[in-house]
Amino acid sequence: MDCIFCRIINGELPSKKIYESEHVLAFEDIQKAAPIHVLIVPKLHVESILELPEDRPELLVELHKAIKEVATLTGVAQEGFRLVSNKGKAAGQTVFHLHFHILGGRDLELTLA
Ligand code: IU
Repeated sequence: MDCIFCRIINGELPSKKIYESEHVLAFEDIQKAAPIHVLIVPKLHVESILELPEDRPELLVELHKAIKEVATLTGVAQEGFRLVSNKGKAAGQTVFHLHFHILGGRDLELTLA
């Protein structure tokens, strides 16, 4: 499997792990765009949110739990954070394994694009 996030999940490549559950891993982004920049990924390889199987609702539940855990563990739950998932090249997706960015730790620009 030639997917960089699958290799991180498998432990073939190192990462700074923030949180892990049965189906989800959260690790620090290698090129932080904010003081807190964590990626939350399902261990199942799917390209984007559109490919997340509808018959696996536990994956969405675990992703939601991971978002809450990471926000709390990193201290941005109170002050606020941005949650982003890019789908497709036009949106800026560069790694084609579903991931959610959690960004915080500073005031973020009031922009969506
Ligand atoms: P994007 O939404 O697909 O553009 O986000 C991909 C992110 O993955 C981006 O912020 C990279 O810095 C990050 N990343 C990483 O953390 N480790 C890696 O080995 C690679 C990319 I390649």
